[in-house]
Amino acid sequence: MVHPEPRRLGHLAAAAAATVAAAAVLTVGHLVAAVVAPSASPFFVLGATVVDNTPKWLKDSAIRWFGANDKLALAISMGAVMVVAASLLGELARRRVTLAAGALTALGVLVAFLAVRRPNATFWFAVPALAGTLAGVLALTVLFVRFPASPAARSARVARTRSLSESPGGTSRRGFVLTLTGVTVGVVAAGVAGRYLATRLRDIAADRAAFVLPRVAEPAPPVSAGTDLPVQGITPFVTDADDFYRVDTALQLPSLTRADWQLRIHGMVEREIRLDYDDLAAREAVDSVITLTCVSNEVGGDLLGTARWTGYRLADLLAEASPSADADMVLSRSIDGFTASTPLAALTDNRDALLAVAMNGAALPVRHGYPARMIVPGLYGYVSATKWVVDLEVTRFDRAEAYWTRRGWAARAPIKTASRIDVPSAFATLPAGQVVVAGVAWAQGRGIATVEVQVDDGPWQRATLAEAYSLDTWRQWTWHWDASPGTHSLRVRATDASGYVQTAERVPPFPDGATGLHTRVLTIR
Ligand SMILES: Nc1nc2c(c(=O)[nH]1)N[C@H]1C(S)=C(S)[C@@H](COP(=O)(O)O)O[C@H]1N2
Ligand SMILES: [Mo]
Repeated sequence: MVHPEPRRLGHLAAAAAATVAAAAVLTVGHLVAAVVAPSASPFFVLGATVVDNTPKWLKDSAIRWFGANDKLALAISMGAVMVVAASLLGELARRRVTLAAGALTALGVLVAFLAVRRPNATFWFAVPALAGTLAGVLALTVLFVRFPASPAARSARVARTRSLSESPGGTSRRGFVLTLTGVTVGVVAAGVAGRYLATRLRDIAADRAAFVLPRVAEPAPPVSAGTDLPVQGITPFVTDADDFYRVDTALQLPSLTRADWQLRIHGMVEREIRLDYDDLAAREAVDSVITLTCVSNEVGGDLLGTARWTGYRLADLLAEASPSADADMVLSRSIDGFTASTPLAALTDNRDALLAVAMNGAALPVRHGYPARMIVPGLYGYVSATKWVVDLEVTRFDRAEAYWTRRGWAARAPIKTASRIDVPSAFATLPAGQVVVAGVAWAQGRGIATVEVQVDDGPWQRATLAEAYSLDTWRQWTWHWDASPGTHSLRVRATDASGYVQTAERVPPFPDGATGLHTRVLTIR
């Protein structure tokens, strides 16, 4: 009796089948991740790994070539790599299904390994990739096993081939197309279900809406009318969350629910601790009005703002872990891999260094770090204000480097004393006579002692300071100018409470903050 020759899959069919099997790893992994740990999705793990390991020159040219579409370009090139790799897998499977299954398993295990190495990963992070791999190997087996290729493989499988060839569909082209279609539908369905579940289970808007402001035993003092002057056009003392500057490296805002959030404190500590959101609720909340400043703020720039931050003292949380005496730095890490190096002393002295959960009385906006971020008075944001923070490693400056330090910025960066003119606006034309000049000055941690204004090359004249709120906030100032017709330039300089007079020397923000005096040119008629 002659059995029909089992057919070998064509190259194209093999590539298609292997691509579907590889896609199964991703979509089934994504589905499982939606339930287990959203950031352990193989899609996210692979994307983040590629982004983290892309050399700076390539990143820069990608941004130059594709602009805002750089993420799409990333997805397309990763898709192309996957199709090529899957085609190779298909060729392997045409010869030996078991070898191809082994190769796919190895890739899946690699993704699982990358997943558990993501920031704040637990061993659960391996589960989505492993579950996906199981599905991928199953798909590969179903699609290839009835098409043994080499004569050796054929004779080894003769019994199985016989029974398969007798089953409906068997080795026929129609049978293969049917199977491939069925598996593809399954793979796509897993992807769709994963997406649906991921958004259903991690609805950040709903999560934020359900946020309840922790009760604060001793609220920060209210902002008095003497601190927040009623001058037309002056910068309000407290910045609206909607107007607050935003600076970060996030291509896509992390979506981290309170239930998914955890903070791990480890490194040079006596006890490693992990806190989840409910653990925070059991602790004493504080609030504090603090002016946050970006190191990239140019002279006269607006990359700073003041808010009432509610949260938990980092000093208390760190004390629970008990840092070792020779540690001098905390490397904080966000869910998306950004890191900042903060002197341990700044987190444990008596300033209000916070793990903040709320801004101006409401949950942090997602772009400002929901569900938790750091706020440290006196230090530029890039060395202290980690948003979406999930990990604090107690370490030393001579052992670890943060994101921007690796790119040449200073490892330590206290905020420099500075001042800005907000009124009148730049290049305004005004009638001669009384002109109100006003602005803000800041020297977090030291406090502003005086602000002076200079018209053209005239003498420095003292402005009137609004009431100081605290050392950690900016301070409004006003000055009354009897303006004469002509084009004039106004300059401002602050002196902080340490006696330091703001320098006129112009330096750019790189590597540790700009200096120079803000000047405004005005026309008086
Ligand atoms: N996760 C994360 N946190 C971050 C950054 C970032 O790129 N990623 N940038 C820092 C910088 S440079 C600044 S100035 C502040 C800005 O905080 P804001 O966007 O809430 O104003 O966030 C800091 N925290
Ligand atoms: Mo910044």
